[in-house]
Amino acid sequence: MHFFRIRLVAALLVGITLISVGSTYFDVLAHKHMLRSDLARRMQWLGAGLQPQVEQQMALDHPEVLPQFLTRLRQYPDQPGLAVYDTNGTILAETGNVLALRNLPVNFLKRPIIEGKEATAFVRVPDTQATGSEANSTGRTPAQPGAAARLWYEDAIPLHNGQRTVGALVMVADAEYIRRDGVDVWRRSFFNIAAMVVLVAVVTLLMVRWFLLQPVTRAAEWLRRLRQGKAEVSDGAKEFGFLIPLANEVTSLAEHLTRARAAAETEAQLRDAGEHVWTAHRLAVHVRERLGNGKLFAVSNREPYIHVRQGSAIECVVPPSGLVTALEPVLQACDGTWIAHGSGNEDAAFVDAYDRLRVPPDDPRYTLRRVWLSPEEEAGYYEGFANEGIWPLCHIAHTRPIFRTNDWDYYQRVNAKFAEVLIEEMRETEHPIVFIQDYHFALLPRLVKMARPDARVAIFWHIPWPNAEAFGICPWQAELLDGLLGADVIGFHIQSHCNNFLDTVDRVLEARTDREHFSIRRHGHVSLVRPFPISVAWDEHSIDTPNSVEERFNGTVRPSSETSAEQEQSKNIDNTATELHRELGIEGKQLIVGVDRMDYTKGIVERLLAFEHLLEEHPWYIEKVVFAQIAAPSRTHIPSYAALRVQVQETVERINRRFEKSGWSPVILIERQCSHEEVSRYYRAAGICLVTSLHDGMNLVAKEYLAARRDSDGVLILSRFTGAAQELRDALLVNPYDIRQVAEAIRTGLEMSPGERRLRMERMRLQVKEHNVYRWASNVLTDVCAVRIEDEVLAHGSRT
Ligand code: ADQ
Repeated sequence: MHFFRIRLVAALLVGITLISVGSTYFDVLAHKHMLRSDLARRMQWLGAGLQPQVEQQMALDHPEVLPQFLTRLRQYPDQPGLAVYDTNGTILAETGNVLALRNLPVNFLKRPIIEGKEATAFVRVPDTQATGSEANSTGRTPAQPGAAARLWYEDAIPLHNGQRTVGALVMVADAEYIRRDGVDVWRRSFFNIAAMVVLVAVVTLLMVRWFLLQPVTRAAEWLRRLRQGKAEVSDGAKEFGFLIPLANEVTSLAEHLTRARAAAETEAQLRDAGEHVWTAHRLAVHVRERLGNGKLFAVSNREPYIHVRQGSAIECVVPPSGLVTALEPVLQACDGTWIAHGSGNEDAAFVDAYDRLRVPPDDPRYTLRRVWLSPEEEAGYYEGFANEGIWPLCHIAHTRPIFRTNDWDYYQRVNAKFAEVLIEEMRETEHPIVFIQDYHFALLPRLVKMARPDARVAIFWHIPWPNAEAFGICPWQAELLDGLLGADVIGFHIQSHCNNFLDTVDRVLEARTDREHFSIRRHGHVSLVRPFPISVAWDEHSIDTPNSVEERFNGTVRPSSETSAEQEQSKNIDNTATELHRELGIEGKQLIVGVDRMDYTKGIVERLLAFEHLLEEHPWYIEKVVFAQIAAPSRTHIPSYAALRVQVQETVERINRRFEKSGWSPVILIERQCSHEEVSRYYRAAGICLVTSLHDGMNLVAKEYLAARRDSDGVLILSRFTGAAQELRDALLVNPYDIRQVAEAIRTGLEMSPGERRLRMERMRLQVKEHNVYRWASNVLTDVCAVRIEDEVLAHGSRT
């Protein structure tokens, strides 16, 4: 650092000196030029005045009066010396500096005498010459280096008599003052330069110290503490002061390192405990190994990054979706391609000529290929066939499915469009792996397989599969089933959905179903049908000490049952809970939370009625509990969804009107999409989470609530009609249609002892931790990678 400062100061001194000297040099040149021009102008003016008078005197032909005449003209000693020469260069008369005038070079007089033109020159003449030493052949002794010399200005004007040149009038003026002025300017500048160099050096050093060295030292100190695990990544930005762009890069690097370190620690912990918990890291390694040289292509309707305009800014939004959490590490690990509908209003501005972009935007690892849909296609395929047709068809929630021929046409068209894009993307890839998501693409597996029999194709159906009778309502059930059977692996959340699927195929198609191996053979192609219960990411930093649950379960609980890390976590959660309670104005009250898309399958109205029943039957809870329902607007153009929204709002208003007291409303309805962090705050602050879906493939909210409760507190009330109910047996399981039963479950939850809450919560957390979303992705991809593609298919496989 010391050496840096010395070098900086030296560079500053040299730099500023060079600049100042250069600028002074040009100042002096300009000043001299100005003085010389001024002198020349004055001499010209004088010459113009004298010339006619001298010519007149010479015309009189009395040479003896010429010297007196000149002496008279030169009235003051500081006026220029004057001399008159004849055409032979002989001096006729002179006055002023005699020696300077006599020693004019011969050539100088040629111009006025022979050419008849004025001659001027600045010359440096040695003082010796001016005081009478010998002149050389040119008439002048050159100024010796180091010898005293003086600057003169010489001006020779031709003298005429009529047309004839009769001689020359020479004027010499002392111009030494011009040189002296230049030297004065240099002397003055020297002090200015010296003062400026010192000042700039001092100011620069201070600025470097305050604005550069201090932030750099602080940032270095932060990085050191971060390396030692004593600082937070989020503290970093403020240490960098004005070096914000650098701060962003370093912070993101630090985040990566922190995550990598946490992942490594987690892996080590898990290995040490002999556990097999899946992490993003482990999933990435596993998938890379399975894929070998293969490449992964994921297809979904919803894209993982959406570019949208917010006011004047464009933002890249990650939709809150379990799918992104699960698939992103896989795609990043193998540099795959994700094909999805480009639904953002600024999406088109961010793709290349092939509609592709690399994501994540700040650390590109895989390709997102956007597919464009017209408003008609979106309305027919997405809102119409998928959400008004298949969605209610697959959920037993008593909303009638609507099947329109027009929507079916669009559904086929959009599936074909995605197939075309997918096939184009796979053109250069040998044996691609294709992972298709959800009920929007039932026809896609067959279309892909027809074009690329060498591709291994999996589809995951995120919603329930109803029984065969219910599915039979769909006029195009055979086409949908045939489309799905193009896949090598068909995944559902739970076994009963797989069973229903096999029943439906049995009933509708010519195919051989094998219930022992859960496979279906049709036209020589085999599809495996498997349950893959989806889950949530497990925050690796929150992983419990591995043996905590089993120990407690077996009665070998550590005495006070909390380590200092756990106590710290509980304290943080307490703080978040208190803060949120304060923000909502419900300090001291019990909070119950529901988090859903505003969808009729989620049982929001039924849950409100159950809460109302609780207040009715157990009035001592009035003013003691608050129910907050977070409902993200969803599919708002569909009439049944718009009607549900009105019904939910009216029910909330009615309950609030009925029970509210000053300063207390029983229900808070938050109708918006919240960030993941916001939702997590509610989970951590709520003593009860209510999940009362009328029918749900899995339900991630239930699992998110468990993952968020690092303090191992809280009660989950869960509909038995969710896929999650198969795994989470320690939740309070309810029939959401039974309002009284749900109300009783809320009461049980509110009155449950802390010990029982903790025991249930820990068992459920262990289940979610061990069956997290990374395990889900790994299971699906392991199965699809293991599919054998017949040799003859590979040999004769057609390619478009
Ligand atoms: P969904 O029907 O969307 O999913 P769910 O599994 O509950 O239902 O997931 C909803 C997700 O949206 C959760 O991650 C939740 O946090 C989030 N969410 C809900 N409301 C929100 C809000 N207001 N703000 C922010 N985020 C909100 C379908 C099936 C499910 C299946 C999933 C995954 O219907 O049964 O579990 O796919 O396969």
